[in-house]
Amino acid sequence: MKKINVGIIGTGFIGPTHIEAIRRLGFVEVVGLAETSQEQADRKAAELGIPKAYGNYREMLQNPEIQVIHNCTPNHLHFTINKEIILAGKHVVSEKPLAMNSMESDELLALAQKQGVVHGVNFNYRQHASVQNLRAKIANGDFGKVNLVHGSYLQDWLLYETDYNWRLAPEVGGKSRAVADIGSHWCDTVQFVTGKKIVEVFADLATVIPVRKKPKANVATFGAQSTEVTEYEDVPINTEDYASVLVRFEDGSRGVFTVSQVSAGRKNRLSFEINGSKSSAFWNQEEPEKLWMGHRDKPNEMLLADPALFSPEAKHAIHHPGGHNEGWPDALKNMMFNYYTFIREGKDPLKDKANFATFEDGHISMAITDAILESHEQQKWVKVQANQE
Ligand code: SOE
Repeated sequence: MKKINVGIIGTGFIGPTHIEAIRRLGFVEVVGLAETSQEQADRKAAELGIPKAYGNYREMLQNPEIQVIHNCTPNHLHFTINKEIILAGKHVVSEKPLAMNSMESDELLALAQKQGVVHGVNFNYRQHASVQNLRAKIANGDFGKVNLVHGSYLQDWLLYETDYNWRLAPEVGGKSRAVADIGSHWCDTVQFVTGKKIVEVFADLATVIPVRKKPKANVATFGAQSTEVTEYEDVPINTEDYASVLVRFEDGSRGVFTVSQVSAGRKNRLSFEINGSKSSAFWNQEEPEKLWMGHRDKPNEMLLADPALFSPEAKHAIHHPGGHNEGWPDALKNMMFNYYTFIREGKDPLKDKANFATFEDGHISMAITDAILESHEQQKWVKVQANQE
């Protein structure tokens, strides 16, 4: 069978992780990559073993052999490039946030639907095996009615004033930083798990480090600061390091979450607790194999991921016997497997249900981010305007 051919735009932190996940599928081939210059593209293509290198992504969009393009560029390029990918007639996988605001993401969703392309957004945390299992258990009523959802997404890679990355600059990363970058994952994951949409928010945002020392050389996401960096310039920071947000779900149930990129010791800790009318559950991305389940009238339980103990609806997401741990790269691989299987099976994005996050989810996420920013500015509850039915 002929493989599905793919091109990747952008090879910073996330692009190579897409490539690795795709390569594990077997029926998809990464045939090209595009970077900001021919020299950079050649270097990355050699490093990653990819046959075609493009110094201009528009040339790659014209390659008729490529069916799918991944947009792994910095945030400010997502809207324009996603649009061009769709107009070139290619299926698209975009990194989050889908665009810079919900007007743009609305336009992208409409365009993708009009052109009939398969559209995906890399909300990878919903693809963890234990998250899929928890969703199935909640849907089966094991926890009763979900009343409360609370948690946080904490990182420490921007803790010091000398930590710098393109995500801090609003013109590149967007008006919101911590909320759009990691709050978006938290909201997507809990909406997926509970099956309920967030419809209203009340937010408090803060920039803990208002002036940073920007190294004169480029620093990658999660890039440790080289001890050789001696030259810095002072830059004022206008994007949030921290946010706490009260949320209301569509059925009136309540939630709250905190995001921070300045929490020492927390590397990539997306966690949430669900309190239902029968039982509770807690999951933490840094220990993804564990699902805690809390009860009032019997001892609490810790379920270690094991296909033999999973709900039938979630077995597809776990690939090894218990104790053979699966984590972040495996969740990403699940996302890619589901997306490419949809294409391989010739499914229709307008009619068939996708088991991965689509541009619709990306748009909902942008609408939540917009509402959070507005709520913080106006210090009041704001409705999420995603034109949801
Ligand atoms: C940086 O905060 C980042 O790489 C996010 O952009 C990703 O979406 C998240 O998965 C890990 O952290």
